[in-house]
Amino acid sequence: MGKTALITGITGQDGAYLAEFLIKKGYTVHGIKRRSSLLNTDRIDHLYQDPHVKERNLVLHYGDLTDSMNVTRIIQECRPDEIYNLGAMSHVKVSFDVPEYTANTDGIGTLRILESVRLLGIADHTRIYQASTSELYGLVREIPQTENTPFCPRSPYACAKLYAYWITVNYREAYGLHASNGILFNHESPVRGETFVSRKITRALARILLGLQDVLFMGNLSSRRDWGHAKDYIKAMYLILQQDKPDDYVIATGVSTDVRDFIRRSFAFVGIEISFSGEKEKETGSIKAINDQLFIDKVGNNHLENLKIRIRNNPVIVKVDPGYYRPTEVDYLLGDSSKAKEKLGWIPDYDLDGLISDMVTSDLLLMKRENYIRDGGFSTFNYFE
Ligand code: NAP
Ligand code: G4F
Repeated sequence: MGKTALITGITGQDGAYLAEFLIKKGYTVHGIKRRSSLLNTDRIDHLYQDPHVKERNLVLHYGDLTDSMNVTRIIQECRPDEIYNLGAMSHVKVSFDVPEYTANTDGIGTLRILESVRLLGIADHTRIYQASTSELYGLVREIPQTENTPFCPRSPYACAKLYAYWITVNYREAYGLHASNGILFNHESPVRGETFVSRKITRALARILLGLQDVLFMGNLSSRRDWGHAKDYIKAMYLILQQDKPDDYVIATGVSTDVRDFIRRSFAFVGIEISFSGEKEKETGSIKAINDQLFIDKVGNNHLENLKIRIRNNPVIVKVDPGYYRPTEVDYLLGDSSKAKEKLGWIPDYDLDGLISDMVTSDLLLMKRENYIRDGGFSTFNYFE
């Protein structure tokens, strides 16, 4: 018999990659999805099985981390060997708009899972992974950040996750639960939510090159992140739960880059050189040069001439909108995952340029599809925050 896992947040970026990974390993995966007025399972539709199929390896349950009885019932029904608690209101800026909801879901939601496992008497059977975050370091006390770096959260999201981190440690120490924190630094992918900075950039790049959008409006271009690929990071989650002893681990690439450089590298991947000038709200990014052959290889021949005409008129493609600034910012994240490398044997396959290549390639395909739809006479829409 294979193992059984329960994933909260299975419809999210990490949940989708993790579900696929565990199913390939022979797990039966249960996932909690929220009821919504539109279908929200796009990221896992390729794994979906008709509920009438016997011995499915993916089972979805309606639920919500803010509903204790629902959480307990689902855990009782599926008696998982492993719980991956990935469900969260995960957008830092939005957490300033919905702080109470964020605390309830991201903080108390974690308590609901730990307490359910304890009360159901399955602590010997069930291991728990808690999705902790580099946002805990906030106003960083040292660079790089390790498992021993003090926390200094800077948002309602980070404060809620701080509670979740410590309640996980507390249940481990007080009741002997096999409960571990993965302190994951930013990780992205082609299925990253559209309003996180990496995906906002790669989507806008594709739209600008194909003539679907003029300008990319950004917030703080100077903040630095340690960006990895979600496909690597979900493997670390799995490894953490395979250890005999529960523990806490930093998962990061060890390379930190600012948002400006993420933009530069993304455009460089398709042969476009971007240069930035001006300061603060007046800063802009403009196209300086195009490597025609690289552009044709990555994007295709069709759009090169239109882009050249466009930049002769106006080369500015990045502007700053202070509306995207946060009341308190996390300026500099850089992780040291030596412990994970040594104890888990975790080493990422992707570097930053590999991540960018994956995301830009995917978004170019997506936007070409939008272009076909538009050329066919149908309307397409952009997403705005
Ligand atoms: P994500 O794409 O935003 O996915 C979040 C998931 O949580 C979605 O499935 C969402 O459901 C679900 N969810 C939201 N509110 C919920 C609630 N009240 N009850 C149950 N489920 C709820 O996030 P992600 O990037 O995959 O991240 C996974 C986890 O790791 C999150 O806890 C995040 O805070 C944490 N984390 C992420 C990163 C990163 O860089 N990606 C780094 C460190 C930690 P819907 O699909 O219905 O919205
Ligand atoms: O992509 P972001 O929104 O991610 P952030 O805030 O670092 O949070 C993500 O990573 C955390 C791990 O450290 C997770 F816990 C969390 O759940 C989430 O996945 O923003 C990255 C940086 C920020 O400094 C932000 O101010 O990019 C800056 N930024 C600049 N312009 C922007 C924008 N961020 C967004 N979302 N949109 C902008 O236009």
